[in-house]
Amino acid sequence: MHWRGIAGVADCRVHKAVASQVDWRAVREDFPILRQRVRGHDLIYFDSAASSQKPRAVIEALRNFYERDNANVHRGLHTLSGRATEAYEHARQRVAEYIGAASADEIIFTRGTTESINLVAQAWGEKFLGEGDVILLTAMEHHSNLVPWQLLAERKGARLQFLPVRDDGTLDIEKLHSLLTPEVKLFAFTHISNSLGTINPVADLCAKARAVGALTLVDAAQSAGHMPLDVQELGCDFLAFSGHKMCAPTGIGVLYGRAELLDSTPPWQGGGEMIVSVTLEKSTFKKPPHRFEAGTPNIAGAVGLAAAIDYIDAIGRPAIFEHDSELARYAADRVSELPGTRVFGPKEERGALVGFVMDAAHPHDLTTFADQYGLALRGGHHCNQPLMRRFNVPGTTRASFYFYNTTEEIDRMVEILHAAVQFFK
Ligand code: C6P
Repeated sequence: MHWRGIAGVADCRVHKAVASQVDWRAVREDFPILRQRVRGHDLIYFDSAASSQKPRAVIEALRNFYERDNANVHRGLHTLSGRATEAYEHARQRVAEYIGAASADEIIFTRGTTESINLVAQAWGEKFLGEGDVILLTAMEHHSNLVPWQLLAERKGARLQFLPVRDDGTLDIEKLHSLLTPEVKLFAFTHISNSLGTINPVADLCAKARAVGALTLVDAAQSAGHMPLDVQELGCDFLAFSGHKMCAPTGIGVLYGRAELLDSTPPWQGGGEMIVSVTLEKSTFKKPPHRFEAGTPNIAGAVGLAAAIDYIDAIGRPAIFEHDSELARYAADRVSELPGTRVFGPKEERGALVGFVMDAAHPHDLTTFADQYGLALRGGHHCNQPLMRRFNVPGTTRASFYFYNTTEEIDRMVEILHAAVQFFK
């Protein structure tokens, strides 16, 4: 079975049989947190786009690490330090395999997507961007893929340009032709919108950028845990994601960078672990990725991320993608039946979430109401203020799914939303 990123989404239909071969009920049992009751009701956790829950395999991997192997990495010559180093570097190798990187040296551990993007903006951007250069973004970016570029543009005298979003929540790709001018040095865009669920055609966007000599950065925060990704097939230059949205602990994330680019990029933070030699006046630095990992890293986080990757791959990403997008489609259909409701994002193909507004109540009131029934939704601007403005709403209510969720839970959500319509009338 071969996957081609989102050019690859169409291929997902070919693998219809895949999700039906997984025992999703048994998979759900791996998540102890889901067994609880909240405010007297069975917990329904529909906030995985904000942070996913963790399977026992990941929790156990963390416990084992701290009970057996814990020590600092790359420093001590003792046994535990050797084991911790091995586990940390094994995690790097595992991430490289997971996203199809050519080498583990192209994988930098960070705190998450936000830090990964800031690293590119501060290290690569500081050296390679100048006055009059353009950073092309889209109008659906999370603040994490907007604010770092605003700060950089201000420092360097560069300009930001934006690919617009159409009413149906897809990118206005026809406009790319006029936006991708020779001044564009970087095109940075999200793979899946965390508010609309739109899945962007990454391979196509990267190819178009490459044709004018622009580099690409893909924000894979909402895709890395949900679908197969292969950075070489996508043809991107940088790719960022967070462990905590894909079954791993908080505080661990990844920046993938093409080797040649990382080699020419200077460090962004200075300190221990990233140097070759230091005098009082001057230092020399290690090669990537260690050049970009100053100080003691999140070793246990990396171990947890490797365990999460093993867990996800044991289920299979084609099956997860099929399952999650089926849930999202079903939810979008069911929610749009509710009176006075507007559902955002594309109708056909969408990532594992549905965002909507209801005439009945403000998203914050709706989310608070849902919580009374043990239903965890998210209400607000989802760190997408410009996108909310584009759609003329103060915020949305969002239900986001992962492979441990069920259609029965969506039916229950719809009942609760019906009750909300009555309550707020
Ligand atoms: N979106 C959501 O509820 P961090 O916080 O660094 O792990 O991820 C930031 C980020 C970047 N890009 C996208 C597309 C995202 O969705 C997120 C995180 C969360 O939608 C918190 S606002």
